[in-house]
Amino acid sequence: MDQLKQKFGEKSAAIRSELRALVKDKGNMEVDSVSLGQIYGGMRGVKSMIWETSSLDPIEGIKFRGYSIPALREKLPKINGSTEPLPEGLFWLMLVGEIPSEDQVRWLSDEWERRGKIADHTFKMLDTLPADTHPMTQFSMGVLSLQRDSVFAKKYFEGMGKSEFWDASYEDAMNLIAKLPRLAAYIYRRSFHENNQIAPDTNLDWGANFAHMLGNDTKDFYDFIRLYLTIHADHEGGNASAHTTHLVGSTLSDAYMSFAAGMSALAGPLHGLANQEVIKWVFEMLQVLGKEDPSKEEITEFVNRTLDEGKVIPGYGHAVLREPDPRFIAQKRFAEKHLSESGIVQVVWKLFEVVPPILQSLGKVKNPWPNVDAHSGAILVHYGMKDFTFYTVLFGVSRALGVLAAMCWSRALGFPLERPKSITSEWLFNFAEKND
Ligand code: HAX
Repeated sequence: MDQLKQKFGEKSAAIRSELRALVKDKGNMEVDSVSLGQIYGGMRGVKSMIWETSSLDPIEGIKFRGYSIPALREKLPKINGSTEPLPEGLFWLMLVGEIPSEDQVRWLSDEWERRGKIADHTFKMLDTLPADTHPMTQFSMGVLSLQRDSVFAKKYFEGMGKSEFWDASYEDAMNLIAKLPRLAAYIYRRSFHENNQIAPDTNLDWGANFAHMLGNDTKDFYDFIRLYLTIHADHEGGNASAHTTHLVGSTLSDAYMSFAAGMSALAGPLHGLANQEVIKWVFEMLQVLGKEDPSKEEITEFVNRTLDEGKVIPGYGHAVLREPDPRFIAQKRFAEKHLSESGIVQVVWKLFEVVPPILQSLGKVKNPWPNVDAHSGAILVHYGMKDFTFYTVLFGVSRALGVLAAMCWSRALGFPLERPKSITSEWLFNFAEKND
């Protein structure tokens, strides 16, 4: 058994017994109540699932096992000349709750390299699709084509018992994560670079190798991709991509099926697709205004016009956060250090000054601040990746780290099929009338 699996097995076994005892002892204790507004309003804030890998505070933002993003940037190991943390280290932290050593991160890099090969049928299947098929569609289909090798599905078919579920899920999580950069880069190169593919470099870590296969071998781009893959990995369990992966996984669908479903949720414009919408909207603005460096007054006018057309400002607002997203700030810090002269980055910074007061003035937007998606596109454009329909795939590769680590926990803790209760509007009207 490998070192990470062994550690995870021991830690999760201990928590499983504690949790079982807690539920047996205090199963009837009320944790929270649900209001009519929450039922009608997308279940905001309803505490109803366990997610071990990260937690989200409206003000402080995301914490991975208690570590904020600035803390991660400082404490996670940096190897191979990187100045940003390696996402391998974050996966280790999310899975077992400990900051790994440099040797442990190196081991995980090698392990993912070893598991990273993709069978030919996946590439052949992708090549049958028109090159302008949305990259997220190609990504989900590519993930599903890998499902043939699911260890969980095979062992379940052979009659595996419940106590082995976590072990098989760990294998699937490790195999799938290892393959995602190759799959994603293949989609990028076939869609936007005439299928001119770049072979993996087995000496590089997971993030740098992904950057290399995308086609930019500069040190800064390696570092940006490492940072990007770290900060997009997890955002507690309630967000749509994580929750979808969790829900589908609760049926004992394997990691491939569950993750592909989660990716369909990520592909919505109110969620992960917002990263493509932001840059598309910024490009539209520059075109309409006829200049690359609009003034704050001109930007204000365009923002108001977007709102008047009944559209949202992409990259702004959040269902939970009530302060600027620390993932936005981390990217801003990176841009300040490496590309502060970039014109498109400066437009994003002007938007950061202009948009919040306008959204605030509407009186209904709960969070006027930028979210993670407001910044990434401008940095990618600077590094030559202008093909913005690909951006959500980058997000998806990162999101795999969180949702698949969480799936290992769900299986290890023996979580049951998720099955909340729905009601009809008629029931709600009657209930409100009776209880008035
Ligand atoms: N621009 C204009 N109006 C906005 C807005 C924005 N950026 N954000 C919220 N609002 C509006 C809502 O549409 C809603 O209006 P109605 O009452 O007329 O329907 C009102 O303000 C209240 O919404 P809220 O409670 O503040 O926000 P929600 O929790 O309902 O929605 C969203 C959160 C992220 C979906 C929302 O802020 C939004 O649509 N933002 C733009 C899209 C976006 O950037 N999505 C990415 C979010 C981060 C993420 O998941 N990344 O993957």
